[in-house]
Order: sequence, then structure tokens, then C-alpha cells
Amino acid sequence: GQEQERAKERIAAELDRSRRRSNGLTLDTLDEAELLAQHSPLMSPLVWDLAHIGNYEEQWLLRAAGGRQALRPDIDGLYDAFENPRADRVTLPLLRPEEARDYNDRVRREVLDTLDSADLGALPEPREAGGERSLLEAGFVFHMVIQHEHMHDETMLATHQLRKGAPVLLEEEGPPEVAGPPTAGEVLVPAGPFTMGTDDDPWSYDNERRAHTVDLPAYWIDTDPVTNAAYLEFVEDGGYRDPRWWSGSGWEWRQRRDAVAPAFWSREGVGWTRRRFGRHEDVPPDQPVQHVSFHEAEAYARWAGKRLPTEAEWEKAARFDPVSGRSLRFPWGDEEPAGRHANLGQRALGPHPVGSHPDGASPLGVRQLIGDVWEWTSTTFHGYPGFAPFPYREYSEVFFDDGYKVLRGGSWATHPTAVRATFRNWDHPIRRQIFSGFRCARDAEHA
Ligand code: AVJ
Ligand code: FE
Repeated sequence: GQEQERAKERIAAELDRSRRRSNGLTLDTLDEAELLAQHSPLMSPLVWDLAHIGNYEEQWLLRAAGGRQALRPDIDGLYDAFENPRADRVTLPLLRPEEARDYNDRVRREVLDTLDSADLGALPEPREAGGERSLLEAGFVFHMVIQHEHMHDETMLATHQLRKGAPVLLEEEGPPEVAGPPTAGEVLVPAGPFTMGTDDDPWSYDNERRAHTVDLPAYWIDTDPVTNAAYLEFVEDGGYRDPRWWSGSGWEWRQRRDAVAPAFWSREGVGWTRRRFGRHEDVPPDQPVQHVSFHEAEAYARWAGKRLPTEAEWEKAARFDPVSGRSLRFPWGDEEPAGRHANLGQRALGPHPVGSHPDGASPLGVRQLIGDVWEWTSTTFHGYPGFAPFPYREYSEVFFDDGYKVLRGGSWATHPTAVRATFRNWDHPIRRQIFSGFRCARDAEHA
């Protein structure tokens, strides 16, 4: 009925929004040579991401959900991320930019066609143990495809950051004027249970499920992400020369890379500058530090006499409401993210200063958890108790191999549909081309 119509309108609008964004990062801003080029061995050529987005949409919306035949069975292999490591994709016979555009447009026309007659299924219901989730339930497969496109858009932004050449991206908005009141810097999260994960969020991936109770001892967590100014103290204190602060594998990484500061920073006289989407600027002291690896985050925390939060500690700080005892969808409540809540969706081309978005604080008074920078946690990526892969093992299960650390909260580059307080991201602990930062935590002293 009416509810389905509204859901379909939302889906059509979000599909359109994500495609404008993808095209804005590719066909609208770069020439063919730049789209086909390999800007870094860590990244795909942008034209690969572009056609991969269309191919994924075709596979899931037209074939799996719509029961249609493949439009281009010959290209599936090219855009399979597991068959082709990122560094090799530039050597494949990829669709040219204009061919990718035509293919994506054709897929999208047929998708909008199937959306009209799709049965989005019942509203999500809390599931019995072992209950099956279906592709269309509460619109899930459409939500998955929308989020997938935005995830690749964020990946393409990381490619833009690595590319050399004149700037092509525009900042839509300057930083907000509203700053929150200063805090003591940390809050004490009281001991006790909270609900982690979800059973019924219609946008949630398999790895966010199931909801389960986690009982944590009391801990302190920073009210704000670690700033460039704070991180610079670690740098200037010789933090990168002192193995005491680093784990064994962290120190090994630091030496191999000869890392002396976050990625894209350079020392200029007595100060530091950074390169951001082709522009050089002074490192802004009040912004969350970004482009640090897990190893750097961990070393800073040890130097500061603290540690990284576990994933459960991050999530409790982000969504536990001590008054109602409930876990919220976002730190500020269940309301969809608006500009006042968080810096999301590539409106800015970087994090906002610490203290921005007081309206986005969690019930416990922790700020900027959503948006600005992805936050490294100390947790290795695995499934929650009772994990069941859905709808395919390669979304998350194949990464449960001890090689990945969990990141939380999304960055300024993450679209609002692709993050929530339960959302889990993961990467290798050495990666820092992503928009990654962190905050610290520490144990509460036991009386
Ligand atoms: C969830 C961001 C780790 O980009 O590797 C993209 C998302 N999955 N295509 C990634 C994803 C399939 C994934 N991350
Ligand atoms: Fe993908």
C-alpha cells in the first residue's frame, strides 16, 4: 500500500543520488586518460569502480532479485573483486568510460522498471533464532546496492586523494560555525550490559547482526576524536622513533615504510603541511587527525597512557541510552542524519573541527562518533555470535581471518545511508589511504 510506495520513492531518490555522486567523481570531472590510469597500486582505476558499481547493481537487482538474464555475461569476470586484485585491474580489457556510462545507464533503466512492480516484502520483524532473511525483505537488496555504490564512491575519493594533478573536486560547504561547549575530554561509561548489533534494521548487513547483550566493565572514553594538534605532540616527542609505543608488527611497519607522520603530511620549516585533493595547506590543529594506520593509532594511544577502545566500547559509547536502557540507531537518536548531527556525505572534503555538531552527541556526551573520520578500534573483525552470511559470503565472512581491524562511525566521505551506530567497517592495520582517525579509551580504576 502507501508504505510500499513511500519506500519505493525513497529508494528511487537514493539510487539517483548515488549515481550523481559516482558520475561526479568520474565522468563529470576527469578525462578518459585519468579515468583509465592507475593512480596508486592500492587502488583500482576509477573506470573499474564505475562499471563495477553497475555490474553489482545488475547482478543483485536485475538477476538475483528480478530473475532477469545477464545483459553482459562477458564482463562479469572483469568486475569480480576477488578474481582481480586492485593492482592488476589496470591491465584488464575494461569498458571505456563512455561504454561504462552506457552500461550503467542501461542497468539503471531496467532497475527502475523492476522497482515499480517489486514486492518489497513485509516490514522487518524481530527474527526468531535461525529465521531466514530474504533479499527483498523491507527493501534490503535495494538498500545493499545503494550502500555499495556509496562505499565505492568513498573508495574513489581515496583514489582522488592519491592522484597527482590539479584539484577537480569542490567543497560544497565550509565548516559549521556552531561549536559545542568544551568537555573534560573524557567520560566515564558506567559498567553494565547494553545491546550490541541489530536484528531488524532494514539497512543492516549480515555482520551487524544479531543483536546480543554485551556486559562491559566501566571505562573512560574520549569525548572527541584525537586532533592533529594532539597527534603532533606525539610526532614532535619522537613517537615515531621510539619502539616502546609500537607493537611488534606496528614497529616493523613503521620501519619498512619509514613513516614519520600521517600520510600526506610534509614538514615545512618548523610546521607541517598536508596535501588534500591536490591542494597544499597547513595542517589544521583543531581537526581530527586522518590518514593514520591502526599501528599509528595504537602507538599514539600507548604514548598518551591510554589505549584504543574495543569495538563494543565504541558502540556502547555511541548508542547506549542510560535513561531508557535502549540502544539507539544513531548517537542522537533514531532520527536520520541531518547536517547539524554529523559531517557526512562528502559535503566537506575533510573532517570538521573537534567540537562541531553538538547536536550529534550521544546520550553519554561523546561527540563526532558518526562522520568526520573512521575510528580504529582494537577489535579484530569477526562475526557476532550466531553469524549467518547474507546474502553472500564475500561481503564479510571471507574477511574473518584475523587480518583486519574494525573501524567505526563513518567519515566525512561516507554517505548517511551507509553508516549507523551498528555499522562495521574493516581494513588491514597498515592501511591509511582511507579516511581514518581514532579516539582513545582507558580502563576505569577499580575501587
Ligand atoms: C565494507 C568498505 C570494507 O570496500 O572493501 C565494496 C565494501 N564490498 N564492494 C570494501 C564493499 C563490496 C568493503 N568495505
Ligand atoms: Fe564492490
